[in-house]
Amino acid sequence: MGTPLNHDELITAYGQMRTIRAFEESVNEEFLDGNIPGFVHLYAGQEAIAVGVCAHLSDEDKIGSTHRGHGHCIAKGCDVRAMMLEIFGKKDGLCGGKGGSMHIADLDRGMLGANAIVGGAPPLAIGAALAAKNLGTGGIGVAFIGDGASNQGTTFEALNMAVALKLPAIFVFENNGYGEGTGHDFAVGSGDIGALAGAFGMPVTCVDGTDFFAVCEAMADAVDRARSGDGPGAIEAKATRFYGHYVGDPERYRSSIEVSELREHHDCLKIFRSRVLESGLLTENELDDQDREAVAEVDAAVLAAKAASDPTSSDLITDVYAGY
Ligand SMILES: Cc1ncc(C[n+]2csc(CCOP(=O)(O)OP(=O)(O)O)c2C)c(N)n1
Ligand SMILES: [Mg+2]
Repeated sequence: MGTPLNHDELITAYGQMRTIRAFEESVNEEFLDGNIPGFVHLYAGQEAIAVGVCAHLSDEDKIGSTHRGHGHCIAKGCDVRAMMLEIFGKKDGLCGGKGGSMHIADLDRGMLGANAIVGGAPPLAIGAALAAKNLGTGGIGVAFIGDGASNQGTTFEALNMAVALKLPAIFVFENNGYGEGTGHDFAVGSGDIGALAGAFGMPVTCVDGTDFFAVCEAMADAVDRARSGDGPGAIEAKATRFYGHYVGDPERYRSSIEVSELREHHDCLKIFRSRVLESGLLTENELDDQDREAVAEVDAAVLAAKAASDPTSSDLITDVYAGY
């Protein structure tokens, strides 16, 4: 098992994946209890993709996310407590409580925003990549794109422009098998998202998205290429979500057996755990500590969110126009 990460980086990666899982489990419970306004889409099951990709990025690098963005935010270094406050719609949330789950952004961390527009991330990411290229910052732009979003015109345009302008951009296709309740095998005409990206003229690597190490290695190659001026690349990572499309989804399009199979045999946390234990890279105690810390951090974030103040009516008229 090759990994470009050292011991501490591996612990951080597991801790982040574990934090995402704990975060999503708590958001699910709190939403079902009626404590969260709006709408939430959970990322549990896909953690190895966000963390394997973002392990290679700094604050200077930018990511564009999706409506299922909590995992991307945590992997990119957003503050978990401020995220939870945001999802609860509180004044001290990461975006003043005005964005909620689907619009969390943190420009200081290079997180351009979760995005309710399916196919919204690719144009943003290539904009960031073009800026980085022109300004010579050495940064890159990364777009997270669902299998459903792979069919959007915005995605095609961004793929083409990235190749035509040789941009330091990386397109991460998260193929979780469904766009809402429609199977990817029905909705993606060719059935092959990787080949589709490749047809635009960039190298593509297809990986098992439940395998952190496979994602991490594919991203290392794509980042090397992008940073050395060789242009864009794409990754198709397959990993299916554990929860429904949104919290409350009756999931009539799949059986409960599919979900229990996923949780039993395709859980990226279990897979990571057994791989690092087998190879002696980390110990059981080190992993257990991360489990405990992740749950404690998320529990504290939920308590803080419940105790936090709502925005006031005067907050309604701030952040309406951009200031330059
Ligand atoms: C432009 C646009 N069209 C349609 C929708 C409605 N919509 C929200 S999520 C979704 C499915 C997206 O599927 P996919 O890209 O595979 O992401 P996943 O939900 O599987 O993470 C759709 C069609 C939208 N938000 N934006
Ligand atoms: Mg999907």
